[in-house]
Amino acid sequence: MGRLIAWCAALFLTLGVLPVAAHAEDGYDLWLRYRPLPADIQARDRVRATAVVFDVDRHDIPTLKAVDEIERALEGMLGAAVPTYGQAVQANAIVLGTSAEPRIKALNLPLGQLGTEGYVIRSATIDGKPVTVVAANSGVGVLYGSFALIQHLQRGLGLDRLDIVSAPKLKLRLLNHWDNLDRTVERGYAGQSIWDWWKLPDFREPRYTDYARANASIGINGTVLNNVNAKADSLTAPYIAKAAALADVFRPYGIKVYLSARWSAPIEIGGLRTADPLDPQVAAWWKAKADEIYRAIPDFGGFLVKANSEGQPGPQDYKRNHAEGANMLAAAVRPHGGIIMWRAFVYQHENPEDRAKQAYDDFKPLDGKFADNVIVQVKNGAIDFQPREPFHPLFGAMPKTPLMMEFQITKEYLGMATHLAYLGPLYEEVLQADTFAKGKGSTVARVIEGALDGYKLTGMAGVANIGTDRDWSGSTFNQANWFVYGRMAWNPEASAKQVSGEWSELTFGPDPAITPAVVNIMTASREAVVNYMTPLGLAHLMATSHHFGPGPWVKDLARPEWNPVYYHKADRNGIGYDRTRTGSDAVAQYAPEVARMFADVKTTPERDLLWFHHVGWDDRLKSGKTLWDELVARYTLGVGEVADMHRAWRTLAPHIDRERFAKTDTFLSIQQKEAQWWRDASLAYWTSVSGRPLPAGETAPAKTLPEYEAISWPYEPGR
Ligand code: GCW
Repeated sequence: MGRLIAWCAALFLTLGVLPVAAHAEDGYDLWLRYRPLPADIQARDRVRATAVVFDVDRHDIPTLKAVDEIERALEGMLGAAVPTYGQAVQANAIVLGTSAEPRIKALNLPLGQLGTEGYVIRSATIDGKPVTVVAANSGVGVLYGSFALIQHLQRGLGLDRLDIVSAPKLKLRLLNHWDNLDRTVERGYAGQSIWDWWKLPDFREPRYTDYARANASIGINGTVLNNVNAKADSLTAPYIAKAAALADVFRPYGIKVYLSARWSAPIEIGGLRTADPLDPQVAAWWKAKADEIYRAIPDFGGFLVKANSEGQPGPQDYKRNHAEGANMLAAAVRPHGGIIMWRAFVYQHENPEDRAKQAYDDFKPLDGKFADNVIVQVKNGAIDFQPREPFHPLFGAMPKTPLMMEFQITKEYLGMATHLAYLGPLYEEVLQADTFAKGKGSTVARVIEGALDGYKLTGMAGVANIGTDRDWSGSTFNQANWFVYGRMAWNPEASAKQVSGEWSELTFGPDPAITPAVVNIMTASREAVVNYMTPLGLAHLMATSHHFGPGPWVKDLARPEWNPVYYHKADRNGIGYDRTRTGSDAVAQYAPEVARMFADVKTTPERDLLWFHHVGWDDRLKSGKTLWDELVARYTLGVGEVADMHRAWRTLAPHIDRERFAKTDTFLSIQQKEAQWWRDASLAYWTSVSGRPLPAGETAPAKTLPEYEAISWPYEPGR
């Protein structure tokens, strides 16, 4: 115990002599760029740091990964090769250690409350030498702390008087890959799946390690490898071996592997005649399958299940409910410590009920019926990852069932890869929404943290936006959505704006000429998308299948709830979905305080207006304008906001490396064109329905409605 091993590295920073090289950047390095810090920052800090490890266990691989990362970061940021030292602590050392190390213990750091993943970073004195300590209760905690320290340095913040204490508020912080075995990615806009299933398990792409580093650097601790629209093949021996190879790469970074399970796998690959959860043979099949997986992946996390949703099989096919299904699977993974994440994203075309009500109707009666290693995974809103949705009514409504949040990081409904839409404000808006489940202040964040109902299991899932594109996410700014997702999974109370500033500093350098402008662009971006796509609480107006361009006129698809007209209900008199008592009464699914607010057109926030109310075209809004005039104005505003973002980006030309500057610049031009298309096509349609002329000063759409209706995109990505 407490052996101080010679895993030492030193670094001497010479005063401001290192030039900041103008590197070509293609985005591959994400926020882990480790470029030379600007000379003035280097000079100011006069860092003369030595990295030293107190290693309680030579096999503590995450700690060794932390050392690697610190060496790599310091070398990059300070431009000097890092010499290795002997055992003694050097002055200004960076000391990594767990609480088991006596000299860490002697510092009396507040590690008691931090669990296995939290950390402390503190300026301290060891052996009479001033040092920076990164301490935790486990190697993974040390790794997280090391990344935090590195980010601190990358942002140009010095090593003086550090006292940072952090621990995750959620246990499960997961990515969900909607990746198919043929390497297509459902709703993926950044190239193919990064999992090269064909070459696995033998060939492990270096990219898998960088994926793990990136995730660990933002605290993500699990990944579901395959699409929730799952194939049973993922559960066959060859694919289990492939998943095991990935698990081996991720394990040193504290990341567990999970799989989406296809409900009917016992029939498809098990030769059974049924997948009835109450059939003993079915339960035995899943148990044997779980045992087989755990033999290959001892720390396998568990299964994610999409059942009885959008044509997927599930327990209801056998007249069993979701709890009966989930609990059978839970029993199979329980002996191994595994969990089941059961999705609440369900709606049925046979069900004439408002789609927004169906998940609650199915799940609320099952509160308290789920096994304790089941967590129900609920999308942020009741429909489907729209640019804006009010929070899902299940949050706060299931006190006896742990619920985890499902956000989408990939921008299925927000312009896919090319539109700049920072999702931090969307996540924050939902997390900060008050469910009133236990009185005022019962925010969604507190629900999923378990603070409200004492959930033992807590978590957040983000549908990944990662692919084989060189920049991983299809654009530089899409990387920010991966980043902010990680930050909010760690701390659901995090501020979207603050995170955008940090991300900007890590991504473009801690340059005061850059950060405020980037933060402004990011902060405005999501609202701009809402304005030019679905203002005032409208939703699901995207064209068929690809969910990219406008299609508010679509009305002939097989299932009613696939048609935009189902959602907007526009007619000669007005527009919007009446979800009050005179309509579907979806408002009644919320706690009384919230239900009252949404039930009254006067107290409904305007941003959610048409989600809950059918409003007359001539009714007056807060601005004093009629709904019609305001609606048109919002579309125009959205287009203008994109133009503003573009102008602001252009002012950064002298400060940002050429390749990344140019790509974003081009993408913003695309967005400008497409925002205009959204506005014009939507207004052409709304005009035809409302029979009203555009208000004075508004430009007429460039094309006719039939011309917009004729636009089709047969080969769009992400199908
Ligand atoms: O967002 C919608 C998508 C589907 C997706 C589904 C789901 C994986 O359009 O592509 O399927 O939701 O979340 O299950």
